[in-house]
Amino acid sequence: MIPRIHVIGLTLRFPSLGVTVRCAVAIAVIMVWSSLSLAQSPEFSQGNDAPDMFNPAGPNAESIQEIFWVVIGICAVILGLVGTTLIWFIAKYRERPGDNSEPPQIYGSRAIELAWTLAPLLTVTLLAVLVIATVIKLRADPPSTAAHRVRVVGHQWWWELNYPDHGFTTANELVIPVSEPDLAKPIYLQLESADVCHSFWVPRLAGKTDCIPGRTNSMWIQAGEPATYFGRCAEYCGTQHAKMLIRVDCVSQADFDKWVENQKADAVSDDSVAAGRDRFMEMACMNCHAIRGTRAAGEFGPDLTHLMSRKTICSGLALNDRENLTRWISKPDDLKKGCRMPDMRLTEPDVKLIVDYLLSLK
Ligand code: HEC
Ligand SMILES: [Cu+2]
Repeated sequence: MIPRIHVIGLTLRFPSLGVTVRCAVAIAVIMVWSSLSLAQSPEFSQGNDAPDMFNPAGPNAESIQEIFWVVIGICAVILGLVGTTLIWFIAKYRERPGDNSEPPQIYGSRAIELAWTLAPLLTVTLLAVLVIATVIKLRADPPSTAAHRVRVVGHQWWWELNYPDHGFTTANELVIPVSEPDLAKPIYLQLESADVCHSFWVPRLAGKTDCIPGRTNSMWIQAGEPATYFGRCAEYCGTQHAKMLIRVDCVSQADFDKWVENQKADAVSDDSVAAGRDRFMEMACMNCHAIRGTRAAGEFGPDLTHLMSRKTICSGLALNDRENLTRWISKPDDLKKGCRMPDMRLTEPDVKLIVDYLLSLK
């Protein structure tokens, strides 16, 4: 049983234990508490490992990693110098019994004034030059003709991914081809928002870039190793901000081409699930979701044309299987409280028919 806690400013009171903790201790308790409760939540065990920030897999992330260690190194040297001098001086010039003499009073020493003006100035200038050089390098276009474009639109709380060169739209799982040693295949991302500010962040591939309403930002990513790279929204965007995950699936060129061909096709029309399709089209589902090749052309929610080509639903929250689709459609709030998809109060048979239909959208 987890005991009740009263939080009063930075003081925590555990009434059942009769214990009160303050400030720093309280902050530590809150941090451990929240990480434990996150770890316990079943939704966070769906392969969404915390994004790894110290294991870059693309040129942008590598530049960021390099500058990170350079800055940490410079700061560590400063910390070491200041810290040891401080401790040394405290020990050497501490008050000794019987010694009431005043230490030497130094005014207007040019050498000291110059030293403590120039040393920080040079340090800050050095850091600024290094950081600005990295920013310029990150902004420069990658040297390649084999580039792909993807328009990324942040929504509360999912990602719309539009491949303009191929004319299709998908959601939450960005599929990209792997770069080869002699042929870089960068992906240009055009970042937009449909509502509030979001931020696109896949730490193993690149830094954060904001998605701002009414503005288009851009960045590029590139991965040299076929793998799934996890990311998340890095700008607080409302209640379910923490459940706005990104997956970048980097696959071989052949798999990518196959995937593109499948995405370009209209949705399969399978008559064995016609009853479910009819229910979908009769209800508000079609006003919010698009299924190419049918009347459904809504743009408010994720495109479902090839729903089953995605491994997860609701931006990485749950595995894309019958059980979770049933749970989601029956009561969206159960999976993602406050989400923008309404509870349609469907009957159980209707849910089953619709899920059968959704499962056919390969
Ligand atoms: C008011 C608009 C709206 C209506 C009506 C609506 N949805 Fe949704 N739907 C959404 C939004 C928004 C999301 C994204 C939720 C999220 O991840 O935060 C979503 C997500 C989904 C997903 C998960 C897609 C993915 O790739 O993550 C499925 C499946 C789905 N809806 C099916 C349905 C069905 C079936 C109906 C009708 C019974 C329906 N929706 C009605 C807005 C709507
Ligand atoms: Cu967001």
